[in-house]
Amino acid sequence: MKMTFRWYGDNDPVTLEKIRQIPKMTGIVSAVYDVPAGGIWSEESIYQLKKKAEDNGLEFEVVESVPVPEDIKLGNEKAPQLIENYCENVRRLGKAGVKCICYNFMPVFDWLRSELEYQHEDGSNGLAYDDETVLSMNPLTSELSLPGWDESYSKDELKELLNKYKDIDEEKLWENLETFLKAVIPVAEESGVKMAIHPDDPPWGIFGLPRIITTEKNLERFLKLVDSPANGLTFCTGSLGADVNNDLVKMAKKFAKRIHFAHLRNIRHTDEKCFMETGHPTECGSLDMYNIAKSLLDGGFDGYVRPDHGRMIWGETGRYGYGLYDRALGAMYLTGLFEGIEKTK
Ligand code: DNO
Repeated sequence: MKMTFRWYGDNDPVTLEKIRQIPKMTGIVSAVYDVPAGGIWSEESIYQLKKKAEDNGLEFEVVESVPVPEDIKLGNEKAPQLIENYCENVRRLGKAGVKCICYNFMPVFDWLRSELEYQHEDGSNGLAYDDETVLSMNPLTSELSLPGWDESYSKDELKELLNKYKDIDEEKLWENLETFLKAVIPVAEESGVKMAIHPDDPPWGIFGLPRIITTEKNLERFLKLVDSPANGLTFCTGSLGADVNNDLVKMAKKFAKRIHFAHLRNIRHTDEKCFMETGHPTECGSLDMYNIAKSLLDGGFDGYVRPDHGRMIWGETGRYGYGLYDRALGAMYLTGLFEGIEKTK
């Protein structure tokens, strides 16, 4: 297991100098942020990222994300060229020493929350999700400002985009995902890269858009689309765990060998489709972090781990979910958890 930390580049208030001081931190998880989805990343930008990490004693082996453009998910006439561009990014990243690429296949919206600063009793605040609140929002009219939403869309563009998804149901999305994988996975194999799809967050359809990377059954179907070690998963406990029917301890063990990247964080269910993000330890939320980590190791997991969304504590402000303090605490908790499990095996 290698502990890593997400870094948003030079504009990230959490600097590499700070990240490197977290004990046992091996590397950063980052991306080239100034190329729109579908574009090809310059080798220069990739090597610059690598150099910055290495100058701080950190590796750059994990990319999150190479975003999949909507035209690929829609499977339209632009898709073939964009898939080719995607493959070129995989080749370039592999050449630069990247070993794992995290991406997602969620139409239009990435992760969604209804509240960004939910106040906890201890004075910290964090992200929260309430399905009713989200369902009552109209993305076209309400002033939605949700963390995973590409705010670069104008209202008209968003309307047009949502309209394009009218004919895309779950089965069509599966087909388009399969086309994508059949082209990308062979290139990943050649390039020494493991692809790791991120589950949908939350793992159910929203605003009438299909979401398919959601349950044990669907993860199984996904892995069979291209049965190669290069076609793997990002096991995001906070995302999959939002569905109370997902048995994460079981899934972690079952899929361990195909899990290349684990986002380990805890959430507390407050109702069936409602949850708040909490501190990482088991006791802080509803997920059994100890047994999830144990299942991963028992199943043969040997990938990258990163702490995930942190709360804002000690008065920190910054990028929602991605401050320094609570994520650093999360990293230390997880490092201790893994050490304990490994040593008592
Ligand atoms: C949220 C993240 C996601 C993730 C993408 C992967 O904090 O886990 O935005 O990076 O879904 O493509």
